[in-house]
Amino acid sequence: MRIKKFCFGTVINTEAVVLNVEESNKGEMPYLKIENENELTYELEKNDVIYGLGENVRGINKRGWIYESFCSDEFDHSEDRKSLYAAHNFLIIQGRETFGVFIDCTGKVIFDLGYTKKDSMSIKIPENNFNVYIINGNSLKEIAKNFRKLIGKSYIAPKWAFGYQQSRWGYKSKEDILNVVKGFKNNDIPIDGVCLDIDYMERFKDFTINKETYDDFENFVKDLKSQGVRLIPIIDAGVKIEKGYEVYEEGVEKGYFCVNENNEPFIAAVWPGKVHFPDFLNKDARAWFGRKYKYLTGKGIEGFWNDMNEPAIFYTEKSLKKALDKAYDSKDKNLDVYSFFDLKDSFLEIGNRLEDYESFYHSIDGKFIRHDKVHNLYGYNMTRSAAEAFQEIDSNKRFLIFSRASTIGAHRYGGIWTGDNKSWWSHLEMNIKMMPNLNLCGFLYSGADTVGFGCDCTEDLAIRWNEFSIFTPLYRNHSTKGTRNQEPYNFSQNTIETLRTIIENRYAFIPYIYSEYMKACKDDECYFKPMTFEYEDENLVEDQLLVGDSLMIAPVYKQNASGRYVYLPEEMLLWNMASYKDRSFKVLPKGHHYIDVELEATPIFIRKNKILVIGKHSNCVDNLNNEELDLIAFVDNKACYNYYDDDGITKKYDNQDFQFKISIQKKDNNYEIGVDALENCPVRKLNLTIIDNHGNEVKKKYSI
Ligand code: MIG
Repeated sequence: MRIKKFCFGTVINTEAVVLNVEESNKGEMPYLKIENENELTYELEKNDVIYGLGENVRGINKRGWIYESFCSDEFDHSEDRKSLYAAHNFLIIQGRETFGVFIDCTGKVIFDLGYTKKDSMSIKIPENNFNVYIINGNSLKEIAKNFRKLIGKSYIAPKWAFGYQQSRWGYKSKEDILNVVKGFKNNDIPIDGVCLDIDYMERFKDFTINKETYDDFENFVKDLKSQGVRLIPIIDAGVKIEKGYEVYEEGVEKGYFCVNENNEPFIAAVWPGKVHFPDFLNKDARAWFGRKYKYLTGKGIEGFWNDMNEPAIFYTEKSLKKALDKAYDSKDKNLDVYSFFDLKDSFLEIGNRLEDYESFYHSIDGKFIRHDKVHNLYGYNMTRSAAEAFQEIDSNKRFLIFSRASTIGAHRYGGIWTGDNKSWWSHLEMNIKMMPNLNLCGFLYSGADTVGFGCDCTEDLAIRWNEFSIFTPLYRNHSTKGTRNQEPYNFSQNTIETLRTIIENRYAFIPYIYSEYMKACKDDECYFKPMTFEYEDENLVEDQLLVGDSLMIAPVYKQNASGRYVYLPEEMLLWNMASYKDRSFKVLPKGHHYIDVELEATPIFIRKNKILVIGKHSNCVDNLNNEELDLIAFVDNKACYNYYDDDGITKKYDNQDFQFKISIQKKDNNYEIGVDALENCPVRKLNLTIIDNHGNEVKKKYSI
């Protein structure tokens, strides 16, 4: 393994790393120059590229901006943001020298990647305590893989979580949820899950259900499940302070909440009003909070999303007082520009203040540690709390869990969604470019709020965004109160039809998506990759992605565009797919092309000597019948595919029954097919469409 470790100060064990790497002498650190004991610098050459940093704004190449790893409740994902909800401290520098860097630490890290000086990179760790890992490999892919070996296997979601999920902050009651499900069923649109946002709870208390709006919750869960729809409730980090509320009472009694400098439970305010924060860094508290999920799993729930775990703070008593004092002071005054902005800012800056993060403490292995120093571990350990509890509840069952805040390490316990984006074309573009960087950091089960969380969407944005989300493992449409309804059935009739077809396409692609996702998890590979990970070519662009081993995609993310430019580093087979049922293919030579892409079409490129496997859609994942699969192969001489499938529910990831290998070899004017499958393979029939580089098509059937 080509990984070197260098230690600075003493680091609280983040458990981000699972391999035991021996410490090397700092004097021997390759590539990076150590300055002032807490800064690493590197001179960039003109063409050096920097990949990584997972969840962040801007492009795949992170060069040319300054990023800060400090998990932030940030609803404004515009170009000038330095930090979103996550702290993903892994980079790959490619160019004169190509290597990976991982900063393993608990607090803030500042990545100045050619911002202050366009040709130099600086990584600063203000806390001084950190471990640096330098990761080598013979290619970008190998560096990425070595890094993943260092941090351990990615979380594996249940197969049903590859179905479409509908969400909206604003569904208030059982009736609202039933109407959503009806909207899908009446319009014949496949769906697997509906997310419950904070309103399902009783006064925003975790692990409670509002009995007035959700009577007989258990049977409700059961009924929906029998229709193939799972409910996915939200859990928030803040525990409401309320006499008699079990989670609150127990937490106080056992000392499981974060405390202030006087050793009293720290008070912040979020949705429920005043709350305490469970001390997820204390392993007893973590186990205690995790066990609370049983309240919901006991009612048949199999999936959750964890929110506000940066942790987000609306206000504290102190910050509110400060703002109010300012307001009282301003009363009857004639405010000039500065005093007016001062007043305004005192309210704008009332939440998520560093000062508040500096005023509470965790108990880690018996030691009190101030929150800001370990800030980035909080969301990670909330996810871990849930995952460890699931393991206890049923060690062989996969639960769905995705979180808002995360740090590398959390990738072993759950997936993430990328938070409060907007219904903007630029945010669709950001979603596309963020996916490969999330994969590099180990977060494979991830996705953005499809169609955008904030702001009103347009019909064409809804269509284009869903076309991209066909490929993201987490495919969830989510939006906030007060915005235009963006459930697929809430548009005009022809848009409903288009969206139905797109979602059907997703379900038909699950055999490929799931196979590629599972192999990526098992083999420490990326599911989404930048083009440069497979091709060396100066013309490669960032807005085309590799999805699994066989496909390249080129999403349209500009309004009113009826096509787009693509660059092909080699000959590929284009399928400008409207419906997965309509097949027409075109061989495109290497080079620049302009392709027409109707609003209803998703361009898909099958790489040379690669095979795409698809099935048929159904109303939900549990009802997919993949006994018969269609294989579309673009064969120059020989194409192979290793198909992975499993039961999707248990953790038996190695049952060979579900898997098969196929090879298609060109021989004179025919093809030789080799299939390697066990007798019990549930796949019985393969319908092959084989296309050569002249566009000649041959169809063959194969029985297993
Ligand atoms: O700041 O639970 O990112 O998905 O709908 C709002 C309400 C709190 C933030 C999440 C969003 C969710 C919302 N939450």
